[in-house]
Amino acid sequence: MKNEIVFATNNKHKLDEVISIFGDAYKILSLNDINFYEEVHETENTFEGNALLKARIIYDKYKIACFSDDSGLEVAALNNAPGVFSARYAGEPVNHEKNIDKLLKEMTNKPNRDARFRTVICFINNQGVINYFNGIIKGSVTQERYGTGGFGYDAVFIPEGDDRTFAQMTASEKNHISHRALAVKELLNFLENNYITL
Ligand code: ITT
Repeated sequence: MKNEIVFATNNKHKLDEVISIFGDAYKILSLNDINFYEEVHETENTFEGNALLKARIIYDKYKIACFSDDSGLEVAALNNAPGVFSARYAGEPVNHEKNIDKLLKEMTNKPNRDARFRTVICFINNQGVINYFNGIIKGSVTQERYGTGGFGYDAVFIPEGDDRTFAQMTASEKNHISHRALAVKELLNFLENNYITL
């Protein structure tokens, strides 16, 4: 039987991306798969803090191997905002379209469009040992939306070395180079090299 790991997220897009980046090596269980339906409040102000909080709630309840992903967009001209507040940039409930509207408005007349996506993964093994993995992709914020794929800020982010937004790429193209792909690959590498018993 394949080793099973819970991915502690309520974001279906993240879940799909991570399952596809992981490939066949492990079986990823969603929160639905383990019947976890509680709301998790992200009360920390760092990616690491929120990632730990999301993974720990699952580990404490089930004592199984699990990981979380806390991620966001950091924009240089906005002093790295929206950052950890990316999901709730335009307030609650989470609304990705309103978030982009707010971002483009804040970026009006800003010549420096540099930005980066960051992911911090917090992995807790079935002995309670905690490890973090990072992924960063640099790029720039566009003046308007392009493309319909992906989620969140994908329609306004062009990764360095390309001329298309993430939303103009196929899922597999994005999953090849994204911040999430980089962090997940670090996690996979760790799992393979550390003989972790899940
Ligand atoms: P979980 O906490 O349940 O995993 P979430 O969507 O609330 O889901 P975060 O708190 O980590 O996750 O917020 C991440 C936000 O950052 C997300 O809602 C998007 O607005 C943005 N984001 C992260 N990764 C992204 C990506 O690959 N493409 C576009 N936007 C992304």
